[in-house]
Amino acid sequence: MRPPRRPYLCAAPGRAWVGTMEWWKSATIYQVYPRSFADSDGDGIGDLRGIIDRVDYFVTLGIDAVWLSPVYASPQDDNGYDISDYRAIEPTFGTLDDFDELVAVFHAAGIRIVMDLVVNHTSDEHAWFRESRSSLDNPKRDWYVWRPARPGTTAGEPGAEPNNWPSHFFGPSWDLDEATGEYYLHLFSRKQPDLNWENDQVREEVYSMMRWWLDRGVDGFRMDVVNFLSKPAGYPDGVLAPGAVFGDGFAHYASGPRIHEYLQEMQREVFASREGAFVTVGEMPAATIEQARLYTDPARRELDMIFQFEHVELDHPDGKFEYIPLDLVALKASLARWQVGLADVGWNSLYWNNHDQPRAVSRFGDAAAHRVQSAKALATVLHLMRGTPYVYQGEELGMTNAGFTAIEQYRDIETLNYWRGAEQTPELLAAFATASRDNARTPMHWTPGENAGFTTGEPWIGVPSNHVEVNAQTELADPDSVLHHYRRLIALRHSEAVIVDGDFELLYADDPRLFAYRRTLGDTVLLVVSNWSGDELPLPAELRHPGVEPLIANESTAGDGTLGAWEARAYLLG
Ligand code: TEU
Repeated sequence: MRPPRRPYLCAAPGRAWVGTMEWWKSATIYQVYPRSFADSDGDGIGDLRGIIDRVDYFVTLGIDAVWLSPVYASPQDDNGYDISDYRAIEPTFGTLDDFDELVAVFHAAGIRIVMDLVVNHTSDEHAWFRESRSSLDNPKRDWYVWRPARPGTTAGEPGAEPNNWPSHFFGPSWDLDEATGEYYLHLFSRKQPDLNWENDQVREEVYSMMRWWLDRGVDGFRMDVVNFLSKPAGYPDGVLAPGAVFGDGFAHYASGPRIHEYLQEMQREVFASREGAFVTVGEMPAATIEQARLYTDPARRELDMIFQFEHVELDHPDGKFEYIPLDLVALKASLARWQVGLADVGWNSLYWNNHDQPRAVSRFGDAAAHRVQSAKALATVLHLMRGTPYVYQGEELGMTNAGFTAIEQYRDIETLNYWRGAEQTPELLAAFATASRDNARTPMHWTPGENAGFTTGEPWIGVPSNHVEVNAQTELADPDSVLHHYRRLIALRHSEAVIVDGDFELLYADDPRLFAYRRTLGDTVLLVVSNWSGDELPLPAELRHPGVEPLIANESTAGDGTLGAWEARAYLLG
């Protein structure tokens, strides 16, 4: 017997929200990268009005919440992850009035709004940093991380940086400020100075800013590199691998000494006394399962879930731009470990894609020969696991990597910085075509028409030519499209308790092509089988269920006992 269907939260126009405080357990969250989503005014850059205009699209998809990548005032050195005013909207994106309207329109449609919170660093153009850098005794000096040159060196000479941590965007993570003769820390670009979370006023100011956005009606935060907030006193050097120029900074600043204290304080200061049901998700490069259990244990009152990186790092163990073929056995093992590791405590987030990752269908699927089928298979496998699935704009269309062939086509600071410091070879350009963040940042494909219907102007970054085939208009009209497959998966999470709560068990862990797992809730069993290859794959006898109509499936091209290329099926049994 199946357990009764629970009244999970469902986003539907005009419908009151039902469900528990933990609405996000049965929710699917859609990430909008505003710059590339929809341009309403023809300047070639997406904006808030463009998002408001598309509210019906989200309703059709059935998603529960939208996470907006940063829309705050910003010089856009890192496309908005460099914020110069936390209480203002970037004029290119619109105004605070537009933002308030967006919240109202989406709430009326039953869709929550999640803001990006970038508080490991600000822009160097933020007023706080301008003050901080102005003199050694400025009251805000201590709001950022300032250190003199390494003892025994002269400021400005190579190796004089206070420690050997590298920046994520290449080069040292310290820059010398000539005016005061000290270095400031920037784990990302030199225009993204790290805030000093040791300073009480910094933390108070951040919490106050968060309350200000919650007062405007937002429903939670996705917190950028939030496990980097606490750095150890003394800023020690990282261990140097043989032949390396920079040390391992991660070992010191990922999940640093006071991080749990900060997150618990944030929970108390921002959310504890507030009516409502919010979501918090912390982006955490390098986080382990053991750490995730601490961060997401409800009893500890820190975060609802984290974005972990293990499964999106398996295919480039030797460096950001050095991809190797996917090892499905390793991918399955990793995902299964997280499923099981957070089964009794905490919660998983589920994602293939975001604005920092290449497109999933190009990376894990087969965009050339089986684009539609493999995009649906990836979606099926991810969305039927336990956790909160995230859909990154265009993923639901099966959008592919950008296909850029020249450096002039790239905009991403990470890619361009790397290019400047490297040997500029055709091989490196090919590596960018596989791995650059810009693969995910090309404009959303709305129509088969000019610029994919994204803008009437000149888009800020190129539009892949396959928008003629891969676009929302065409896919909305086709019941067999990738888009409608996502819509069905999103709806199933609202109706089937086993998808939300069922236990997870990986099957045939060592099979290099079969990704199969079982979810169990009481007497209900959900069986997911999928073929991660372009060849037919005979199913083990115990996984065959002839005569049972799948709960969801992509195109069936082989008999019942065989999975066709990239075929995926889910059966509800029991
Ligand atoms: O990313 C953090 C991060 O560590 C990586 O995912 C990063 O994008 C890079 O690829 C490392 O090689 C977050 C944001 O998601 C990203 O867009 C920002 O650039 C970064 O923080 C800084 O705010």
